[in-house]
Order: sequence, then C-alpha cells, then structure tokens
Amino acid sequence: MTMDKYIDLRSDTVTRPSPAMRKAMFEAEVGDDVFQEDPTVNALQDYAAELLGKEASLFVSSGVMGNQLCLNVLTNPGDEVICEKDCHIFNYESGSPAKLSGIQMFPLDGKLGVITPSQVEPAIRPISAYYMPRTKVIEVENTHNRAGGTIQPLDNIIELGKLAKKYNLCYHLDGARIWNASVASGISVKEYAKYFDTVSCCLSKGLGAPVGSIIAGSKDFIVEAYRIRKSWGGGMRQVGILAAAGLYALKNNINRLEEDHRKAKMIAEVLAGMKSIEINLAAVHTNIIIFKPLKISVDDALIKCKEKGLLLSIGSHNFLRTITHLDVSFPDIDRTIKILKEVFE
Ligand code: TLP
Repeated sequence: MTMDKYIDLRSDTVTRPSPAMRKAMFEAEVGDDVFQEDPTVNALQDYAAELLGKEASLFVSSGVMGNQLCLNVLTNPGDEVICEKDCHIFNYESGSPAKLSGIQMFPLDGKLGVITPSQVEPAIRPISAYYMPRTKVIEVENTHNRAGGTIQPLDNIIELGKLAKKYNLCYHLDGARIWNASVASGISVKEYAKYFDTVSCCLSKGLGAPVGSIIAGSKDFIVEAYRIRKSWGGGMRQVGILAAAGLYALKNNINRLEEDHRKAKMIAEVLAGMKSIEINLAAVHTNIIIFKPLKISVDDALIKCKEKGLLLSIGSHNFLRTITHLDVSFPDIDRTIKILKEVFE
C-alpha cells in the first residue's frame, strides 16, 4: 500500500501543498533572507504581524524552533517557565528548554489543558528566595494538543496575563493551532494574541503549508530572536519559496478550518455512541479527537486500523488521537467511521 491509499488522520501536519499553493511557491520572488532581502519573506512577516496585532514577526522553520526561540529570548539560564503539564513544550520538544536555554519548566496539573490563576500564583517563586529558580514566563497552549484540541477560555487567558503583569513575568502563547481556536470560537487571532508578549503559530498544520511557523512580538523581541535564530543555524537564504506557501495559507486556508472541525465532530459523535470507547464529546472543540479504547490496547488498535487503511496516532498514555485536515474528504470521513466501527464495536 502506498501512503496515498491510507486515510491519514495521524496529524494535520501530513497535509501536502495544493496545486494553487505550489503555484504561489513556484512564482515567488526571492532574495537572500540573511540580508533581509527576500521580498516574499518580508511580505509574509508583515502580513502575519498585522494579523496577530504585533509590531513584528519572524518566519522560522518549525513550531519547536518558534517556541524555543521565544523562551530563549525571554529567559536567562536558571529561570523557570510555568506551564500546563501536558503542554507541547514540556512533553514533545526533546528537553530543549534545558538543552538550548538552560531553563526549567514548572508543570501544573490542568483541566482540559487549562491552568488557572489560583494554581499559577502560588507557583510563582518569591523574589526574596535567592536559592529558588527565578520564575520568568507563564506559557499557555491554544488550542491544547494533548487535551484534544481544546480552546483556552479568553477570560482565563486575560486573568493569567494580569498575573504575569503583577509579578513582572513574560507571557508566551504556543499558538501552533491558534487559527483553529479562532475559527471555532469566533474570537480573532489578534484578540487572542493581544494579551501575550510573544506568540508562536504554525503554518504547517491545519493551514496546509509544507514548512514553517511564525513568531511575533515587539520589534526589540524580534531583533533578538533574529540573532538567536541565526546562531542556531536557522538563517535561510532564498526562503521566499517556502514563505510563499505560508502567505498563501494565511490568505486562503484559515476560514476553511471550520470544515475540519465539522468532520471531527462527525467522527467524535460516532465514537461517543460506542460502549467500547471512552471519549469526552464536549471536549471536542476543534479538529483533534482523543479517545480511549476500552477493549483493546492502543497498539493493537493502531495496527487493526492500519490494516483497514486508516492511520491514527497516540495522543497520550492509553489514548488514541485523530486529527482532521484539508487532505481528508467527506467520503474519507464516511470510510473512517466504517473502519472505526469494524475495529471497536
Ligand atoms: N505537534 C505535532 C507533534 O509534535 C505532536 C502534532 O502532530 O500535533 N506546539 C504544538 C501545540 C504542537 O502541536 C506542535 C506539533 C508544535 C508546537 C511543534 O511544531 P513543529 O512540529 O512544527 O515543530
């Protein structure tokens, strides 16, 4: 079986550039971005900064690079970042906060990926305690991947932002899927981003670009991030070829995420009707579904689904993950539902 024969719901990162996106890439005007002379990169960065309501933005190779650059600029070695325990930075970025920036994470137990001010405030280290790490950043992930694509409530985002100000901390948003949060909630990405000092968001997930993320913040922050990106080997040359895909994605592929959310609901509702599956249907806010098979192991489930032409991934311990995206059609969803019934019922 070639990969094309599978319905691939492992992640929204598996999407391939559409013919129109490839055309935009083919036709992109390019220059040397290390001299800041690539017009397409500059156009993407200006467009993204405007969309996110920030002074400036920077095109980076990946979501991990985006998050890690932000943390590196915001902290000094020995500092601490307060986060939710299932967040991507803590679980899926190869220990990079320690490796790249010499900092540590302080993970708190959230509900559906949400940590509240009453949990965060006691976790902030007293400045007088010189023997403790220095709290420097509060981090929030929206949507929250491991919690199942859940949307962070805006009032909680605002309250955490006030707390960050009160204690003179920086506030970082891992907005890899902020587009999904925005489309599902009707709250603009600008509104979400407004409360944060730094934002990282992905072009290569639901938006369908083959590569790239954007980080955004103040001009001074971006100047420093630009410097660090180069020192990490992330200074690219005629990268407008890739930025063109990102620009196309931002201009054309945000509103259509609503369709991915509808498709995820269709799958989730069928799963919720099965006795052999544990799922929190109310927590399916966007394009991610996490569910627990009760009669077979996740490993067996992955194999059985694959044999029938369906690829799923592991969400967290004992949970499977399914993500809808622009390369799955409505007939694919029908076939997915049929396979899920055959495997789990
Ligand atoms: N998430 C990937 C895997 O790493 C799990 C996926 O398939 O969902 N923040 C969040 C919230 C993410 O979900 C991801 C990727 C990243 C950052 C990192 O993005 P990349 O993969 O571009 O480095």
